[in-house]
Amino acid sequence: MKKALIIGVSGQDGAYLARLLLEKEYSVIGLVRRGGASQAAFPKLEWLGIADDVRFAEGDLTDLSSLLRVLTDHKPDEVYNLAAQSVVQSSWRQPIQTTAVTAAGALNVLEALRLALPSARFFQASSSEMFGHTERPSQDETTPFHPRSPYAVAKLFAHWSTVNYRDSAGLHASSGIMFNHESPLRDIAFVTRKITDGVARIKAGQVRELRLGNLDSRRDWGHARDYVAAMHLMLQQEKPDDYVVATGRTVAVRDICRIAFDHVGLVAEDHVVVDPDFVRPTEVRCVRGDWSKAKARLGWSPATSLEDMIVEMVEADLRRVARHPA
Ligand code: NDP
Ligand code: GDR
Repeated sequence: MKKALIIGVSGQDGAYLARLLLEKEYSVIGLVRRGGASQAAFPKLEWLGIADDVRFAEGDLTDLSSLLRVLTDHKPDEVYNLAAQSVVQSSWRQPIQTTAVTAAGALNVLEALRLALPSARFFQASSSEMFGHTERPSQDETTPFHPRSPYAVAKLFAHWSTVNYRDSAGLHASSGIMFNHESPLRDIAFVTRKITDGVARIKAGQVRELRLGNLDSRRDWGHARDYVAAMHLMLQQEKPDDYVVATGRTVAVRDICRIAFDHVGLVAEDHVVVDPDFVRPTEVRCVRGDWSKAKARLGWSPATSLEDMIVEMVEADLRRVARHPA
């Protein structure tokens, strides 16, 4: 039986990846910051019905000693680093904490692997935000990086560290340069879930308006369930490498609003209010991922349409709001 360590198991991707690996009969260990916490402390795992199937190990990305201990104790075959301070907006308010976790934290995992378990295969969650201010209409593994936020700079450090440990220490280390991916487990801090939660509350009569930032901002949005499958495939390859994971379709925030409001028979323009508080100091340009390498080498492709995903998220939020009426 293969054993996997998921760092960031309590997050959106961690939960979907844990479910996928359990389905593949892996033994799954999740690194969590609060040891001894009850299963209810991991609502995303509970939502997927797998909180009892994951074994938890206490540790923190910023504590190298905890990573060394967990690797030595459990000796996983595969290690997935999905942990980060992942909210771009927060990274301007907490740039140093973001760098400590998202950049130096990833280096800690690589260093712990080099010292304690160099045979393990490693996945790093890199981000399309690393492309940032790009002139190219679509981005692939050869596109130059120009990060535009402390988060993106930190992710780029982690990405190049992964490449360097692959080249210099011989680790089987791969990096998925992932574009935005969402699901009913997406945190409310991100725009898709903020919209679907807002739509559900407006439909239930709890609130009247939804305050958002830049409605013309465009992203390449996929489903987290599909993207964790790409992570797993990368670690099954003989050679480690970097892969863009995306859909190739770019859609504006206002279109996400339209799909979500339409689904419940409401008109977005009647409820959406632009609030300068949610407009960012710098914004990445329109991003569209070219995932042809992942398709050719991994046999991966995105399975869920944007429309189906937004409807799935709205339906999940309608159920949540019905369970917890204000
Ligand atoms: P989430 O924000 O949902 O999850 C982040 C995870 O990191 C949580 O489990 C959190 O644990 C953990 N974490 C944070 N700080 C630490 C720390 N100091 N030590 C240990 N664990 C820590 O992110 P997603 O699941 O959405 O994303 C997964 C990864 O992929 C992230 O690295 C993100 O930056 C990256 N990514 C995500 C994309 C997306 O669209 N979702 C796109 C591209 C990249 P806790 O519950 O304790 O806070
Ligand atoms: P992003 O996701 O920053 O791309 O990072 P987010 O959903 O926060 O923003 C997407 C776009 O929507 C615009 N926007 C708003 N965003 C938020 N959060 N709240 C609003 O009210 C709002 N209104 C408009 C933003 O300006 C932006 O253009 C996500 C994270 O998962 C990162 O960790 C990951 O690396 C990248 O995706 C790829």
